[in-house]
Amino acid sequence: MKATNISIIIAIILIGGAFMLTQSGDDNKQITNANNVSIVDGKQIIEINAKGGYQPRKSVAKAGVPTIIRFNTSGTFDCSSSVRIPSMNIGKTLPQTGSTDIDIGDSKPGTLKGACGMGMYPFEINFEE
Ligand SMILES: [Cu+2]
Repeated sequence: MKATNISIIIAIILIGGAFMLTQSGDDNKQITNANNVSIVDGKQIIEINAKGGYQPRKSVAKAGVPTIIRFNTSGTFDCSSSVRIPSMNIGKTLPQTGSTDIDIGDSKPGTLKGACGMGMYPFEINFEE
């Protein structure tokens, strides 16, 4: 009886450890800033993929430039299709598959934070001068 209990506890610890390792690996991937910022016809375009969260989770862009945040979805059925940027009063429902532009005007220096409708998938954009 006791041996069974101990082996169950060990199994739970091992599974939990493996799960946490996978999680932190994903985090590292998301933090890496891909080349997702471009300037087209004088407009800065920041591309963010929305599916099971937002990628890249952190973007670095220029401040003081007319800016569009472009959310790309591809078979997105989770709540990252409901995107919010509270400080700008922005709330959008993205199509399951497609591309949605949000024009935020001239970007202000600082960090712009957004998240899914429930607030569990965050993302941020650092606008640098
Ligand atoms: Cu959510």
